[in-house]
Amino acid sequence: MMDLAQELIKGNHRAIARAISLAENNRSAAQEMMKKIFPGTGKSLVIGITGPPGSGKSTLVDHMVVLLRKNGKKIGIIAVDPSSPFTGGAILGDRIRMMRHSTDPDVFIRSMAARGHLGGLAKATGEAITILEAAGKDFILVETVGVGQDEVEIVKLADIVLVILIPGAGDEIQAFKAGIMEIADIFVLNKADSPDAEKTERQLKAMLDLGFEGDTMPPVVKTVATEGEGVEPLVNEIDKLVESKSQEFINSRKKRLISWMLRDIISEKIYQTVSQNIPESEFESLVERIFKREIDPYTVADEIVGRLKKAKA
Ligand SMILES: Nc1nc2c(ncn2[C@@H]2O[C@H](COP(=O)(O)OP(=O)(O)OP(=O)(O)O)[C@@H](O)[C@H]2O)c(=O)[nH]1
Ligand SMILES: [Mg+2]
Repeated sequence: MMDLAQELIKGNHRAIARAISLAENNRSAAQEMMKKIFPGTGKSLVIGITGPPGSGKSTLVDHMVVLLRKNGKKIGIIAVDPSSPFTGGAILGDRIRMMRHSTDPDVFIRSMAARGHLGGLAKATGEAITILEAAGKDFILVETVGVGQDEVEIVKLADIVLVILIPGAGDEIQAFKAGIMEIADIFVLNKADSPDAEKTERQLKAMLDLGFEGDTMPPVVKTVATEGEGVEPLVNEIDKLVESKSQEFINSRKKRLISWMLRDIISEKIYQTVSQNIPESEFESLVERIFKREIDPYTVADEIVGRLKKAKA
């Protein structure tokens, strides 16, 4: 058997794919590999791209990749798909949109299903980012469909967040105002070929004027992703942002990812330890007692977690 960690560090795409699957299916099984690769990670720029369904995220990513590849950058793409395993629509769309890169040995593309995890982020997205970092990717682009809460979730993972909006989204801008204002480092107004583009741009800028002072205001870049228009200015804005913000800023973003992963790993481990400590039969009889309202689930949970604390003491 090949050494997965060694192979993926060399940038072998098959090894990257296997490593991500391993982390997705069974985090504990991936633990030894993750330990090995971890020291070499933390050096990529992670760009989160979020926005409503069909706003052109994948098309935009496709063109960003063209540009970044011209500069010799190695790219990892993670498309988080919130849809059910039965529709799979977004995954298909993402694949088609980015097809031309599928034979490029320096562009790795992976779709991950988000279903079932808090906030819609795929459970192993943090691991996937870490794996792509270990594999030497310079840029990691994480595409997530933003439907309310998910838009905010991306912030936990990304160094830089792009929020994609489309013309005519004026009401949405109002609705998501608070959440969006806080997370976007750069706004992208895509589908700028639409007649409503100017109006939406004015609405967006008016809204930003209220919330930000002077140069703290995130830039707004207009794009026509299908034509690749505006993509170069967008990449320039990203460069500018990285250069103008101190390393401390990027580091603070990277620490957000670490603290999210750490919390997630801890809670999973605690859950596993606790559930290993209760025999199935006892669990069922507790459910029975809660059902009869002899006791409430909070008291039961406290008691079970309390056992763990006592066992460690
Ligand atoms: N007119 C116009 N159409 C665009 C533009 N950008 C993308 N589209 C089209 O919009 C549709 C959706 O594009 P995608 O790139 O798949 O959008 P997405 O945000 O990745 O979609 P999901 O991943 O399904 O949420 C496609 O038919 C694109 O060709 C644009 O700038 N102008
Ligand atoms: Mg997409």
